[in-house]
Amino acid sequence: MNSITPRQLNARLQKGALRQSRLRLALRLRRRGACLRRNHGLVLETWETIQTNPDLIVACCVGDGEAETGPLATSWQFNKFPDPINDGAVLPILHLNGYKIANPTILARIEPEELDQFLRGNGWTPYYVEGHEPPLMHEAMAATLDQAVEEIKRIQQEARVKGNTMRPRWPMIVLKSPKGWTGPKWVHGVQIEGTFRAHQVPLSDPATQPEHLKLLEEWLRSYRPEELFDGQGKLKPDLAELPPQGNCRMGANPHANGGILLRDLVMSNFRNYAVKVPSPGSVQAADAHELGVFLRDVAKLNREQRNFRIFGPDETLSNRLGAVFEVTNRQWNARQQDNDQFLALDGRVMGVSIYLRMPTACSPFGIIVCAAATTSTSSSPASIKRRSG
Ligand SMILES: Cc1ncc(C[n+]2csc(CCOP(=O)(O)OP(=O)(O)O)c2C)c(N)n1
Repeated sequence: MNSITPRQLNARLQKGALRQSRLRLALRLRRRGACLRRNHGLVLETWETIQTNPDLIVACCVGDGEAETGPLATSWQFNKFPDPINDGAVLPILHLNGYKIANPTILARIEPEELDQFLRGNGWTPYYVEGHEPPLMHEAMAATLDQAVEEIKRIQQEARVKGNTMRPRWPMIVLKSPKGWTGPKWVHGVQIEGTFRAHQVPLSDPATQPEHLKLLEEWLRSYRPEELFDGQGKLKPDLAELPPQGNCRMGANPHANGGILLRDLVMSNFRNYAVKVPSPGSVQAADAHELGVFLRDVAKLNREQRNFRIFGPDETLSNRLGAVFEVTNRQWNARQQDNDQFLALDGRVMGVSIYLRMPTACSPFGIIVCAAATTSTSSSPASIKRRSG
């Protein structure tokens, strides 16, 4: 691992003209022990990653266009669930570059005060990084990341050492930079950088239009390749050592790779849960109820290794899986009232509907682990009586 300080790293990045902000961000986060994701569905991926990884911080870049989609728009609410003792943390970075493909974004065109109120109203503490000059922006982003990570660690300390588990106002970052930043600024007298025109292909036809070719060359030369590569076109060694190595590479990070960290579930033998029906109509039972008993035992068997969860759109009880609440609860970190039931910070059931608001007409249960099964079973005839015991 690199032993230079974050500010030294930043200075070297400036010098080396590595201007890709995501690379810089990845480096920055790597130094802070975090992993970086560009996410469609803040809750689903990042939240699953931090669960039961108390030391993990996942930075999640959210486009302001993407933030208008249904799943993402509801995902801001996910901070009502994590357990600051046993779970890690997600650091959302809202990239407010102002445009989608051909339109402004809503979050960039409401008043800054409204955006701030929106984010705070969703339970976050926003930190702002705003500007267009790369060196200043990188410095500001570096300092803000430090601040956010320190804040996350402070919250975790409060919970883990002092036992204060009151729902924290987790930090998040709003990164306001021009769309198409450092790309071609103007083409044929039309502004590109900082407008929606920077989306996708800013120079349409360099093969046949000499002016486009010239602009393309200027653009690529603006990254000063002579400072990045040696005479053979190879990345200079001092720069090559900056990107993350091994498991810290974005695509190789074990937390970002489904297969590597998987642990087998300890399973009950499902045959033991069969309902004996000696003759037609002689017993009454409900298939979903039997499934609940089975899931209860799976939850119990995996309690120590904490790798089993049940996700559903608040249908665990209504779909008759209630037996699971004999051994666990619904995870919940918002306010509780006297008449609530089965809510706990370290619950293993996610009874949420916040990521069911899909913008398409596909099955609302398509991304839910358990509800698809429970929903279909609950509609089957309840003609079999529950086995005793
Ligand atoms: C659900 C969905 N809606 C719309 C699109 C079409 N689309 C692709 S990219 C894009 C703009 C995304 O804007 P933003 O998230 O701000 O990304 P950035 O500006 O960083 O490119 C849109 C609308 C899509 N791919 N998926």
